[in-house]
Amino acid sequence: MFDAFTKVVSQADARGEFLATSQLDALSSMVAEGNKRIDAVNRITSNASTIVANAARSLFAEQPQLIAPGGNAYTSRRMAACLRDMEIILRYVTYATFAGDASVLDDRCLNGLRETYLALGTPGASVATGVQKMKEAAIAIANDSNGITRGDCSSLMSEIGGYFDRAASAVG
Ligand code: PEB
Repeated sequence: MFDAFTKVVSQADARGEFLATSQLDALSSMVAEGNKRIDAVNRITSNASTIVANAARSLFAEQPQLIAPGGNAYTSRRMAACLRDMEIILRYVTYATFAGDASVLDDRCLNGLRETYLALGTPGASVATGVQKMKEAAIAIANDSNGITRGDCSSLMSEIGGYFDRAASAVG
């Protein structure tokens, strides 16, 4: 598991090189903009259950066969497993956002997840749709400029969107 700093150190060390100025500049700007990152993580974290519930509701409205008898989220046990999976994925996205690096998401959540869903008979494409819905909701919440100092959060938002896309394409 890396964060943005240890990732750069590990890559430089693998080549036996000192840190490059461009790397120092990138990390320096990450620190300078750090409050945006922490605020975004805090907002997504404190709205996690809303994000999960709304994404799931919207997924089931679009794909009602999932909750019909015989569906992959039919019975409260499977429904609970589904909501839990979405929450796990969202939680790892918040970790990756905080760390500024996708490796925690890759190593501890996405690695082998496609195979797990295949073995379970859970439709990965539907999980991917649910993740995309969480992405929209999470970014709408994190990027809401009401009540905070306004600033440009576009690169942070596209970074966060990238973590959701990574999760969706790992299973979809
Ligand atoms: C991954 N999900 C399920 C299982 C596992 C995961 C390992 C099997 C064990 C169990 O049921 O608990 N666990 C989960 C995860 C990590 C982990 C992400 C990462 C660290 O450790 N069903 C649907 C939707 C979708 C869904 C499309 C969006 O119809 C999910 C939610 N996952 C789902 C369901 C099950 C499951 C298990 C329904 C139960 C499957 C079953 O037992 O039939």
